[in-house]
Amino acid sequence: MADYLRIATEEAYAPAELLERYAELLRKQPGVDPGFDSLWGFFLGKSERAQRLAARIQDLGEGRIRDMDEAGIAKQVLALTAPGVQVFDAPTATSLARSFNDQLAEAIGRHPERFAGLAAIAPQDPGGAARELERGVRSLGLKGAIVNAHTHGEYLDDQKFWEIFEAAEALDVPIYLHPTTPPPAMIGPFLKRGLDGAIYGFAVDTGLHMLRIIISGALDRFPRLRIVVGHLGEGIPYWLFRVDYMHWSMSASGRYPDVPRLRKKPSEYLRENFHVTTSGMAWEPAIMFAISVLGIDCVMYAMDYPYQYVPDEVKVYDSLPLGAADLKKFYQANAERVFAL
Ligand code: 1DF
Ligand code: MN
Repeated sequence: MADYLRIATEEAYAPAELLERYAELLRKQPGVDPGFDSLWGFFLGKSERAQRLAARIQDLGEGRIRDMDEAGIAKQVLALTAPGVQVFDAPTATSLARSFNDQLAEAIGRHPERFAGLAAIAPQDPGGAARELERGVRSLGLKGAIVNAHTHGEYLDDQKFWEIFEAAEALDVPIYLHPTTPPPAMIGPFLKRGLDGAIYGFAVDTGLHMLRIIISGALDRFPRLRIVVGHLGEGIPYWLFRVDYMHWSMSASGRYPDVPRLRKKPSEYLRENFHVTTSGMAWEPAIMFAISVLGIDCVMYAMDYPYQYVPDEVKVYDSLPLGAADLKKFYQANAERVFAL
């Protein structure tokens, strides 16, 4: 018997009401957000993959637990699926976040050994989002916030969102920065060859988002902020050497008015403020690379259920070339620490 529990840390759910609202958005404003149309036009469609997905993603009970048992997963950290409530207007998004968080807390209350969860927030109203995060953590027992990428094309490095960072830091909880499709201003060249979604566009947009946060100086202002990203860091660990070099070069030259001097190198913020999960990346070379760059304390397991439900994928992780103590950190102890489970 292994002496660890497998905790999966980027696991999606969607209440029926969210899917209905997505269907309504697809009908009422097609073309406004081509990424949303591409993603949810597919997952609310008639294909077999879409139908299976729609059933699984709504289930916060026995069906999900059966799948977890099948795959050897002890606990899921649940989060509202992408793009969450971030595609709606501010009042709608704020009230949906509140109601979904209440429902999520109830589902966790029914299965506290199997589920933990993150609070959905609506960055469209930054003050309201900060307050909802606080309510989610203090009153509902949620473990941090999920932010599903940009909000109407705006990124968290914009100071108008920093109340959210301030709240997360004060509450000592992480923000999970999860991808979605690139915004209208970026997505054009991705669409023709189907590269806008989880295959690549997600990582391009979220990697950009990570770098914007780092380079903005937000982490000098909030040095204890913890940000979790999936997909082994959305490509950024692989780029770090060049990012450090070029950041030094551009910030020393004063070439960009909105690139401040930072206290540290970009790579240091990545190591000190970020944790990465393996969602959808059951691939030993990439996992070992991420561990070698970030350290074993900053890399943890995620499946990306139900989007990438591969029941025997844990075999790949179980046989990573890690000692027993490190494997336990990877599967269990890091998640327990980062999310205070
Ligand atoms: C997909 C993948 C969709 C992920 C997701 O949310 C998602 C997909 C709509 O396969 O299209 O969260 N993912 O995290 O990789
Ligand atoms: Mn995901």
